[in-house]
Amino acid sequence: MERVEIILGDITQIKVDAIVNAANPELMPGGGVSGAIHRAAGPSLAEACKKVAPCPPGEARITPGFNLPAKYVIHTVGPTWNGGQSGEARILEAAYRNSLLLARQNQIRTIAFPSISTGIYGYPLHEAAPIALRVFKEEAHNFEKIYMVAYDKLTYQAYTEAWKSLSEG
Ligand code: AR6
Repeated sequence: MERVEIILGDITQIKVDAIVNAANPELMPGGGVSGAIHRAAGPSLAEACKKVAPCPPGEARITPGFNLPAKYVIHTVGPTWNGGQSGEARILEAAYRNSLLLARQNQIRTIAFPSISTGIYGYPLHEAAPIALRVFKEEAHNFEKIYMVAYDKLTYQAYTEAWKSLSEG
């Protein structure tokens, strides 16, 4: 069984040790996947976030999952896309890496990620996918399961194709 799996679905419904939130540096609920996670977790999540904020881009913070099926939420902040010459790739990679590091420090064995930065933050999907998957491939031996949860078909296809290229190359 592959330790890295790309699935189509809603990350708030997934029963894993931790789900990752594509957050803003203030760790405020916001929109996108972050809004959905806060709605599903309940208002205690925003309270817990206040205690661990701020979170600069590329870093990660952990809170309980409250009403979510997941035990923890790892909040990470991806880069805002600004043309690609402002360190975006390095920050995106750090967001994935630091989330997995924090997961290991908390004995998390199963973890699910959304596609960080490719929504409101505007990171091109086809450039983001291989960055995420290379980190997953490197870290896979430290986990039972790492899921990439795509919310739409285009995202699912982009990650599936990038995974195929990585495995062949
Ligand atoms: N499950 C999985 N993925 C989802 C879900 C869901 N329930 N809902 C949306 N997505 P975004 P960003 C996908 O915009 O680009 C927030 O306001 C979505 O389709 O949520 O990192 C924060 O507070 C897309 O593929 O995150 C920040 O201010 C992916 O999640 C800002 O947006 C990420 O899209 C962060 O922007």
